[in-house]
Amino acid sequence: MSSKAARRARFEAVFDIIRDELVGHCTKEGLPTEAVGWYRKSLEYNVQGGKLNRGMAVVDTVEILKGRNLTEEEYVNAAILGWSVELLQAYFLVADDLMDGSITRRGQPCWYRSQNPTFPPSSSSKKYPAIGLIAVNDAPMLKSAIFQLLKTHFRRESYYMDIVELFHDMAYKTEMGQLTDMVTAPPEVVDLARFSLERYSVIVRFKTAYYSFHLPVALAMYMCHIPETYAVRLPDSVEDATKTLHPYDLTLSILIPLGEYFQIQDDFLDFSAPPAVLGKVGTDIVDNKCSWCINTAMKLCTPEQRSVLDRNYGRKGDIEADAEGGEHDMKAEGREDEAGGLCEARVKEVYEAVGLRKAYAEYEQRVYAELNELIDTIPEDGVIVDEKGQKVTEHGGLRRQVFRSFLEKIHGRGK
Ligand code: DMA
Ligand code: MG
Ligand code: MG
Ligand code: MG
Repeated sequence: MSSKAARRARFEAVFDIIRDELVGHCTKEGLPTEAVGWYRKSLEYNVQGGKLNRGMAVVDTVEILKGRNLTEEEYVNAAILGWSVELLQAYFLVADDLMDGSITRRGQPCWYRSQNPTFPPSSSSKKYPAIGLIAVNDAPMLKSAIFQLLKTHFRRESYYMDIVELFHDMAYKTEMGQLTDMVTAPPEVVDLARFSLERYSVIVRFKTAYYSFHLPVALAMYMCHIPETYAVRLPDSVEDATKTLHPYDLTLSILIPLGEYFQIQDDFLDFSAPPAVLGKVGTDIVDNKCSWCINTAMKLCTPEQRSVLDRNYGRKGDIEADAEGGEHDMKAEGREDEAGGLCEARVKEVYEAVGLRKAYAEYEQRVYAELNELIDTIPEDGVIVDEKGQKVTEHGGLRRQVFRSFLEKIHGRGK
């Protein structure tokens, strides 16, 4: 097994611990077996199967900050925080797929479209009913699981309140982002004039960057006992009277632009990646989303192409899924209107004609260089000092490597 695969397998093994703990808690509360079984299925279906970038980033960052291998206990604690980020992600995805009317996620039907695990099919239909709107309750149960885990494993730690508040704060920010995403793209009211790259930047910072990038690193920092009063010492060569940086501000200043890059990748892949590779069928064009693609195409297009976009963007149509798991009926409800599939195809034609692929390749090259430059402004050793300016020796520092490893993980991704 490669070391990358071994790292993943070790992290995945901790999922079994948290699932059994959460399910066991429901049993102890006296819930009936159907409810316990349902929750177990929801945890397995929604939390597993992702790329695990966010969750494993907690473990990686704790290792870099400590500058050594972790003890078994430290590893499990870091992995529990990592799985808590994955639980938050699962919560957002279940709700996001409902709101976006998506069809597949991680190569399988979205949870709300998947088969209800509990009730057998009636003799006439022979089909299991779908989970449907019960997902509205399943989603927040994935989020509440985080606070149950934190209580069990971290209540006695000095940083307990810091991480509880961090989860609340990051979740709230993401919800603000999802709201802004939805109100910028109301179905039925297609008006491309509402879109702009400025509005786009607000949406992606809130809906993606905070919880996907700042959250895992900040959790690792709290776990390594870096309080907000500490600072990162700048090298003598830097002309700054204070000679220090606030460590949590430093992570935000780099990870928010990194998160923006990640969401631009997500938007570009929504248009360009084969669903079988991506594990989901893109819905941004049909959903009237203020995505990087439409904003960029509007900047590059001729007036004639613009009118094609105005007439065809955000029109509902039929989407046939060709992602994995094709045996399921993946035709989205309410999208049988024949014109719709054509509308989406017209928009994609304009994207190709204006050279969106080339624009993306150029963007990616430029942003990669800019992010590397930004990371280079951090002191190589990232020495952390306390209020008196004394070096704090129990951790290896907030080094460039924390950010570099994140950038390398997402750079050039195809899924
Ligand atoms: C992702 O937005 C944001 C959250 C908080 C899930 P999205 O709708 O672009 O995500 P996806 O492309 O995965 O549906
Ligand atoms: Mg979505
Ligand atoms: Mg969405
Ligand atoms: Mg997307």
